[in-house]
Amino acid sequence: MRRSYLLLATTIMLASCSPKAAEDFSTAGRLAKATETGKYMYAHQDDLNYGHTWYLEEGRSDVRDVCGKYPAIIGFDMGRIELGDSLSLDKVPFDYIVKVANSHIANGGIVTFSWHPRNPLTGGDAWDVSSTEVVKSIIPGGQKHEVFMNWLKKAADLLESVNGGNGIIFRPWHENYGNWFWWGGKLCTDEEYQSLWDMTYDYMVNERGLTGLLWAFSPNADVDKEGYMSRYPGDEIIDLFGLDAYQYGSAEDFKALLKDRLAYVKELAQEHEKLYALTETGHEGIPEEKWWTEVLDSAIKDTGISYVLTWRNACDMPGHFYGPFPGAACEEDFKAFEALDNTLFLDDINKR
Ligand code: BMA
Repeated sequence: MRRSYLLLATTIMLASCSPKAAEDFSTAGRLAKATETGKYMYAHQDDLNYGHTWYLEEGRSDVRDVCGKYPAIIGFDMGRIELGDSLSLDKVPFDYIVKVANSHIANGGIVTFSWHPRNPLTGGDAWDVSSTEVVKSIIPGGQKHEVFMNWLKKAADLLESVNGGNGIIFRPWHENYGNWFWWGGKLCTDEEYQSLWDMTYDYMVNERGLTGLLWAFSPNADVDKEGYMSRYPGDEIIDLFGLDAYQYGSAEDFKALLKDRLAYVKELAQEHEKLYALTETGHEGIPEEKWWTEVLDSAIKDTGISYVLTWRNACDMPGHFYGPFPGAACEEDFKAFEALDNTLFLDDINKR
């Protein structure tokens, strides 16, 4: 989707001065407004699918169980849709994903989709980095091109079944400077990576007519400003500049990393007139009791990001959680995080 966010921001400013002007309630409009007003939306991966101790309980959410509100944005993953499977790679039925994603949108929420597809050349998973020929094999002229076009068709069918694909933040080919996915930094050339994006965009938008998708570019944090742009798919494709950055060491180091990286992501997004966000983050198992207010909010509150997404609370891996849940050490602090003026949850973004 092509648009100028500067224009959007101006429209929002004018709208707030004039009682007659209608507010832009689109996904892009609301994300831009968050940035304009110095607030950010809270997003949680798989929030409605399962939580720390439960699986597929309709309407349940670890986030709501803790603070009484749903996240503004819910993240979903499409891994295994390409095989025509009924269950995602994290064992969620795709028909359930479609149902809860549509209901979150109907409630005024926003959804984002990532994709960890299998390795189309070796038959391994997204983390199979045994070959540097995978991307080359699926772009036009490659031996697996037809196979992969069929994978794209299944992915497009899924996106289309969620609000017709409209207003969905689609975030394929993420963490592209790391070497842990088959489309990663050392696994394909810059040209091959860009062809992968061109092919994905061309199919989804031009062939399938999914013109309402918002396209997010979300590199991992191991790059500087110049490195970040070295595989940028282009202004014609991208709507949102993202960053995937996790805490592995001390809180101080992590805060410094976020401040440094988000400063240049902001500069780049402004130069290119795009939205920007912290598209994945977290500290596995959240060891710090005040992680939400003293680490996360403290690092991102002045960056202008439109949203922050923390990764999933797996129900079958007790230590693998990045969000709150009842009984977690960080529970009280998450309530304080929700109560901050600058954090936006579903109830804060769904009012027209
Ligand atoms: C990773 C882990 C895995 C999961 C994958 C895709 O970060 O959470 O357990 O399968 O994401 O969601």
